[in-house]
Amino acid sequence: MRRRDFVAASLAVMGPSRLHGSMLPARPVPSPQQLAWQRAELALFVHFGINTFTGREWGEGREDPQLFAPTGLDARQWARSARAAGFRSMILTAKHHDGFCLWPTRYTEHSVRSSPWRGGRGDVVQEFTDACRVEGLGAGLYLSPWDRHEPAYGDSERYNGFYCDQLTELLTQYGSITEVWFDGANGEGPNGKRQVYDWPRFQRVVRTLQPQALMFSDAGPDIRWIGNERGVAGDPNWCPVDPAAVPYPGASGEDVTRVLQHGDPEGAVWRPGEADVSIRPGWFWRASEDDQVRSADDLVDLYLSSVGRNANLLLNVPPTLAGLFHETDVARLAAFGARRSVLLERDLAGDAVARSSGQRDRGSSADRVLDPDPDSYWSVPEGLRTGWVELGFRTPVSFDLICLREAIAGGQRIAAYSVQAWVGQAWSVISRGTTIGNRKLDRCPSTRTDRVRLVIESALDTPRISRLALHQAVG
Ligand code: FUL
Repeated sequence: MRRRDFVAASLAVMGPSRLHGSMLPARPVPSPQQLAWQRAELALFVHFGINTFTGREWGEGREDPQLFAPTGLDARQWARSARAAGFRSMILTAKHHDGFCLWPTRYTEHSVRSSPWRGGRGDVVQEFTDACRVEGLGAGLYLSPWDRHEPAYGDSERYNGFYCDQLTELLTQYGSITEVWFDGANGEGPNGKRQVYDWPRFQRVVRTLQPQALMFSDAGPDIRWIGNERGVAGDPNWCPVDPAAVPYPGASGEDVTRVLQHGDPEGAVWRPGEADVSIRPGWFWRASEDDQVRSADDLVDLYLSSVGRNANLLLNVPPTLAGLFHETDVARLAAFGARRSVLLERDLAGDAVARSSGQRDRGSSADRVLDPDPDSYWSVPEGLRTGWVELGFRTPVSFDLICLREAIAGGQRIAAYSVQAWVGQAWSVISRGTTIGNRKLDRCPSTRTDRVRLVIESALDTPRISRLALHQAVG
């Protein structure tokens, strides 16, 4: 029975006052890996491959490996830029749709081994994973299921074996891999090859070889696509989903997009969203787009529409022909990092005095919303679904950005809230929202006040708020 039906049936039998949380089916919570991943918030996508040298977005699979000749590839430069800007992991396209492999795989000649780069003895995946480790970043890999080069593609059994062999190489030769990115894209068209992917088998390979790795795809199982490539999460955005709603990666339709964007408050599995978007118009580098790199302001907007809506941001920065991030991209990343620090590091609520409508116990008092520890939280008394927490200031504060966080280790619970400021002689609503999740960032009209309160208006379980911070955008 779906939770909605269970709740309705229970209410009919018992009446609302007798319905206790403990009688409901357990709501999903994140695994320790998902929780750590959500708290990391930011990852860099690195699209690099034969397309970098042909100027195409989707190669055909017939490209000559001799074209792959980066003159100064330095994965450390990628990793340093990522880390300096506050990113916590990187994901490399080990193989894109054209089938050209950035590591010397044993299963096809179509790889760096047949290129002039490093005399045919190079391995981009090795240099990439080494660089991630040196800079303390997680290392993730993208292995395109759609392969336009491999002759076995379309002979389903044979290709699935080939794909699992490649996956096995990537998961056994390069140490710990934090995220495996399964792309659902396929451009074969109605008369193209028909490949039936064995997703359960692919997932088993990952779970067996690297049980700690998280798998991304439209259909999870651990991380879901957010439903667009614009870096915009849905609002509301729930982490739970109904796994049957997106049956396989690449499934399409309005219902699928809605679930990817918004999740499902009744969903049985925890599957947080990841918003992938490029810093340039294309996924691969092209000289013609050097003057179309997103500005720091634009990147902050992306941050607000993804991380600020309970999703992670996966920002693509494609290396050039040289094998380096372009200087403009490096500068924009740095400016984005600096802008975020200025905006978010100064919490104007830090020395407020907090009080609330009630607390569960001494360990969950109102002042817990003031400290940055995501595991310390204010909780209303167990069983209640509404409540408020208020901050009072000795001298008035001015702010225009509100940061809210739920203690999501216990699941995602809040379904409606408002933030209010004491202005003149009354409370005035300055922001109203639905879900909060790992982080919610609300811009609000510039407000000066000595009292602010968060009012939880509806929740699916006892609300637990780990943070209420106030910020002032600069310049
Ligand atoms: C899509 C692909 O077709 C694009 O080329 C890119 O890799 C993007 C991240 O995913 O599905």
